[in-house]
Amino acid sequence: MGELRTTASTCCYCGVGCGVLIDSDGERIVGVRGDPDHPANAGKLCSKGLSLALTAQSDAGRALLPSWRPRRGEALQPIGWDEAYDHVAARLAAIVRRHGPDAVAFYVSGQLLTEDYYVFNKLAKGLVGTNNIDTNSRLCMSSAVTGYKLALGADGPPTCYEDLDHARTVLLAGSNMAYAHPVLYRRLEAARAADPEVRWIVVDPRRTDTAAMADLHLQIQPGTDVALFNGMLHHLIWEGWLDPAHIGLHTEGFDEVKRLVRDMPPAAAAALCGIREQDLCQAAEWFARSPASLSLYCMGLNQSSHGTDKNLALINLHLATGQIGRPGAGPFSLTGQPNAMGGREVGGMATMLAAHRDIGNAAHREEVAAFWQVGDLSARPGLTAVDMFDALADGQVKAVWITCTNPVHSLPNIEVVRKALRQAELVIVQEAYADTDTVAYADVLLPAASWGEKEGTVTNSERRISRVRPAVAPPGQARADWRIAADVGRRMQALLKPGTPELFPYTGPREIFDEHRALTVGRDLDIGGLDYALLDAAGPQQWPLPAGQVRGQARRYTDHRYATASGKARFQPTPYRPVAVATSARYPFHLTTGRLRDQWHGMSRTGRVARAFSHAPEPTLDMHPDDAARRGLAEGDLVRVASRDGQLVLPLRLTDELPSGSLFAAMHWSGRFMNSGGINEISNAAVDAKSFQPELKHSAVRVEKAELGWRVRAAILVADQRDMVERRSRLQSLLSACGYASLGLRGDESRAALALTAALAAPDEAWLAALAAALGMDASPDVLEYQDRRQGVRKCARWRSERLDAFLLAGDAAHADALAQRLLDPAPWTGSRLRVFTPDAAPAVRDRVVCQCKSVSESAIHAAVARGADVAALKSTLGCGTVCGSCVPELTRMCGGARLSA
Ligand SMILES: Nc1nc2c(c(=O)[nH]1)N[C@H]1C(S)=C(S)[C@@H](COP(=O)(O)OP(=O)(O)OC[C@H]3O[C@@H](n4cnc5c(=O)[nH]c(N)nc54)[C@H](O)[C@@H]3O)O[C@H]1N2
Ligand SMILES: Nc1nc2c(c(=O)[nH]1)N[C@H]1C(S)=C(S)[C@@H](COP(=O)(O)OP(=O)(O)OC[C@H]3O[C@@H](n4cnc5c(=O)[nH]c(N)nc54)[C@H](O)[C@@H]3O)O[C@H]1N2
Ligand code: SF4
Ligand SMILES: [Mo]
Repeated sequence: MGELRTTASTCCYCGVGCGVLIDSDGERIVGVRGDPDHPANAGKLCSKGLSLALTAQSDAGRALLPSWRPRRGEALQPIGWDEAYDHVAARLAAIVRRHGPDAVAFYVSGQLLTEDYYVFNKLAKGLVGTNNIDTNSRLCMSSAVTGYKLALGADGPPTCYEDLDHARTVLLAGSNMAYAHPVLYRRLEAARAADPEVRWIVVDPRRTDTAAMADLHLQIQPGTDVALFNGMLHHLIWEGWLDPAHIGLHTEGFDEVKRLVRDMPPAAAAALCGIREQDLCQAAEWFARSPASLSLYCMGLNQSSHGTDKNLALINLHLATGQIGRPGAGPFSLTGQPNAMGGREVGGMATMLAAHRDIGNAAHREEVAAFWQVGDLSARPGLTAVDMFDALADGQVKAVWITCTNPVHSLPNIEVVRKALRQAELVIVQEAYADTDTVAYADVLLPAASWGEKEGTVTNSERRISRVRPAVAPPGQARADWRIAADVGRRMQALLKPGTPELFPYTGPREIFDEHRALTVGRDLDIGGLDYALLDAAGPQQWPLPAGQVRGQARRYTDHRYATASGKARFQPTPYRPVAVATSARYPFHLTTGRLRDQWHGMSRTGRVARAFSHAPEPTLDMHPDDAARRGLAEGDLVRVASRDGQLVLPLRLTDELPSGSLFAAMHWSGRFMNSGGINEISNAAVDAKSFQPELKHSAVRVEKAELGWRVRAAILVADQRDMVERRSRLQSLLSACGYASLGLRGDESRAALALTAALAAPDEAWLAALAAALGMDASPDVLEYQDRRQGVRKCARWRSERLDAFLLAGDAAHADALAQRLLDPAPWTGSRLRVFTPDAAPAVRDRVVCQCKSVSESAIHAAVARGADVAALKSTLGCGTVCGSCVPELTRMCGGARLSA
């Protein structure tokens, strides 16, 4: 152990891009705090940022050694780095020689650092000569990119975080900011607290915690945003609430849009959206007549088969009212991942080139080719994410290199992705963790250094570039992503283009950044004046920052000269079109998907932290109580939800947050935590025609009761993360035999348990024996057991030093919640152990934890509210909401303080 030291870096989760201070002892990260000097967060962190130290504290479960699978179906075996590099380079080069460059594809991630991204892009486009490099940002930001480019002439938001303080009307469309961008949400809350006249309009089919705080919630039918925005524009034109000067001087194409929205009067739009006409008109008025209107939008707009049009229809409203280029006004697309923006800057996607250049533009191709000193670049558009995996499945593409993303969980219709990876000749997976759903398909696993261990830069939602710095060395032999790509690149260059100028001479990320910024000079995102030295001396900076300037530009288009050839912004006609897969008699429900407050995507990191499960312990399918009643379904029932593409079983949760006819499921549970691959077993792969972004926010599904009569619940205390990871991998192998199963953590870092919920159609003794063995129930004298084979009932409990330490209830799991609670109670067991099997062993409450930081439960808050507490009183008496503040929206709602009445 060395001396305690602090490293300033950036959170690796969402696009807010909060600055963090990492405390480490030289070997281990021991704490993470918000960086008070970082302009994105001024010291604040949300629940995910605050749990970073816990996710990074152990190398258990990490990918530590390069490894390969000698034959499909066999286990991965460790090999040396040189061997791995040579193998990958030789096989990729052979495939390129045999089938051409387009037989190889790269699938990368908005969670890579800019420098990592840059090298992969150069490897694909500069060396291999293919544009088949796409990223998970295709599932996330591509509709926003297309929208900005079509309307404003260039990618990237015109706005900055300060606009959240200045906006007087805030339109949140398809964004659950309270969960997905919590620190920015705090800032909005503060702005409204300072000025109660500030109005929020939320457009979301669900009454999320964000929507509940709105002054006006437009609870639209999923996928009808374009109708809403067109209807609002119609109303503005009718009322004359436009900015004719802005339209006349700074835009083109208004007349065509005006003609188009003539057919969408508010009454028609409201009917399509399923909202009241007067609410639509109210929203239009607040938006147009406010001194400053800011729209904040995210996946509810982008993840749609007409996501580009949703973006454009919203931008049309800004252009028509001149709500852009001023403090507090503008269309602000929130980025999801920490470096979704950086990936766009380096052009690391199948449809773009470095520094916002276009593949289809010969001059752009020449500029980049000349800079890289490669002969020319391919003019053939690359395969975008969904098409890439389809092309692998049908054998057109032979090899794929997947880095920092988990497509067997996050792409739509994952059965096709599995098929693609089985079909591929070569699957390379570059991952920080050894056991994601995608690693199972790897022929070669390249262990990547992760957050806290790597160096480079990321760009957040407001175009601000921040440094990411290492606090500790990577575990095992893991290496930085840029380095792995460059090392393989050098070998491939020797094989494919010997004697050409070296493409990957880098010894560190600084040189890569310098190369990247040189390519931006003269472009809209010019960062010719920015280098690591300036970032280190003056802190994070926004682009553009051309040479000669010392500070980045906060707001763009303040002179209303846009980035188009004419300098005018372009109104785009956006006719309303329905969702790609309509509901029908056979598939009557709209299913939408999204995020939970405390989990991150496939949970490779947050799934290691017990507290992260306390707010939502199990996967659920959310349904309106009326829909359930009509079908004879009740809370907690297991239901089979099926689309044309697949099916899975989920426990039902009843909530009136959704309108009747709509369903919701969180995206986070994957094959590591469930018996199925998660909700993308059933999502459809329809994509937007302009952005190629899939419609992850809508599928048509049906729901029926799953007849799985034999229920099993088990839980076991885990000593530490290593114990948890080992135990989980044993239990995981038992999940596939179940009709439904989920694994999760309970408790907190002082006492954590791994919990299994499973259901099978009928008792299965062999499976049960395997489960008991996996829990260590067979090996200990401290086990109490009850069995009734005829009924398929088996109950076991185990003690360690007078404390209950594991239980298994099969066939009769009625008081599993009570036992789970007892398990987490540090008090020794007193009295007869036989009481463990009697249902009154402890009060059977299933209590959600609302405040993660202070472990404050729902029942404690309800009790305090019943005694008259408001949010301030809850904070002072129970302590909830006083640390990260992520639960404050929910506390406000529980106190009846929501702006809207339910
Ligand atoms: N806690 C947490 N935060 C995260 C992440 C995470 O995994 N966990 N991931 C990050 C990433 S990569 C991203 S992209 C962002 C996503 O951030 P958000 O987009 O805010 O989050 P989602 O929950 O995916 O979707 C937002 C909302 O869209 C609504 N919606 C669904 N269909 C429609 C529709 O047709 N129209 C409208 N208007 N709304 C609709 C959903 O009901 C949902 O509430 O979050 C980032 N932040
Ligand atoms: N149904 C549905 N599906 C969705 C969405 C939805 O709303 N609904 N949202 C979509 C969106 S917006 C997104 S962004 C995607 C996200 O989907 P994914 O990209 O699959 O999400 P993650 O689980 O974050 O995957 C990142 C992987 O990188 C690994 N990793 C972490 N750090 C490093 C590193 O430094 N280097 C390397 N090489 N690996 C590392 C992590 O362990 C993890 O497995 O999901 C999409 N899928
Ligand atoms: S809001 Fe939370 S997840 Fe996003 S960057 Fe900040 S601390 Fe990280
Ligand atoms: Mo995302």
